[in-house]
Amino acid sequence: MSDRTDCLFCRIASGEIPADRVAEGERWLAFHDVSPQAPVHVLVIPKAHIESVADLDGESMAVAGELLIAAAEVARSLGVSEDGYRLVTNRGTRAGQSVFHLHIHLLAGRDMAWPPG
Ligand code: DGP
Repeated sequence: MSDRTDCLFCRIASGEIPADRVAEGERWLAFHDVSPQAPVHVLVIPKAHIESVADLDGESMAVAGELLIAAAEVARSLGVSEDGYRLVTNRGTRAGQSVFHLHIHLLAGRDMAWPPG
């Protein structure tokens, strides 16, 4: 599943590189971001390699839904659901994507500005 030896998040998903794990399912993993931009900053990733949201298709549609549901569950489990949170996924370098394995940022615990920078 997480078979890309050159992909950081595949290596985290396989357990080869440690991460501060929050929760996981058969096809997804949630772990704390190493460089948190909010008091709560969790990344939710598919275990299988998908480069970005632009690479989702009919085959990966189910896991895409699971990522959103997982993010909402993690927010509830961390006690930030009522207060509010933001989900972000960056696609491409111009949008700020630095790790080319699909991930949803779950950000919470502070006021969020709009529009985002
Ligand atoms: P993005 O810029 O949207 O591609 O987000 C990548 C995020 O990944 C960024 O917020 C920092 C985080 N990150 C990078 N390397 C590591 C790592 O080795 N471990 C963890 N837990 N997070 C990482």
